[in-house]
Amino acid sequence: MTPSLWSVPALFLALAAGCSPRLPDCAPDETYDADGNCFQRDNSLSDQMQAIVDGAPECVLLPVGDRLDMGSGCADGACAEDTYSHMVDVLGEADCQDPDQVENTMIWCSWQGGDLDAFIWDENGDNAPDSNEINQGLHLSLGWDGSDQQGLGIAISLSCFIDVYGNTDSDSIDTWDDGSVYGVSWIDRGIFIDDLDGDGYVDLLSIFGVY
Ligand SMILES: [Ca+2]
Ligand SMILES: [Ca+2]
Repeated sequence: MTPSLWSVPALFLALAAGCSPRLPDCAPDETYDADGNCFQRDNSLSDQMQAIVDGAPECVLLPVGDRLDMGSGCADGACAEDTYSHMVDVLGEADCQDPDQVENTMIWCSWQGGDLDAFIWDENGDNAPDSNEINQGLHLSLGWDGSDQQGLGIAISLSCFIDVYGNTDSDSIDTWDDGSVYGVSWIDRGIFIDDLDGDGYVDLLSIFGVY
């Protein structure tokens, strides 16, 4: 069992609370203003973000690929907020288990040997995902070896994501008690990266699609 099983519910609940209508897909060097429009962002990094870059390995991107689409929240043809039945159609049968963490209402389902995972609601309480319920984002972990059009994916330096997506606010940087960083998120893009073992390489990528 990976630490992602306990970190993800907290992320999800935070996201669910702040869920907003989907926004247009901005270019990588743009972000959203208060009205949901794209605008060119300031490319200078905050001191905190610069420190993360400085402490992380040099960025070596993956070969460009088409298995990952961060903006749409899709991996291997399955997308954030797809129904469970659609995910099974696309990815095949899942290995599902109730992590018994959120009052038995969400089931953790895994595909590809656990490299691609998602929570699905279990509203009818039979401890199995409901076929008509949607996933609550996709979670890609070490072993998932796809990439996107920019060469982003798993097991690359945190600095690669910061190179592409730039600053995020300080509330979107997760730290351990000793101040070391284990997670960075760009909530308006629905992108969360975690480096739970602290080696500077991403070991969990969660995608929720553009918010
Ligand atoms: Ca069910
Ligand atoms: Ca790592």
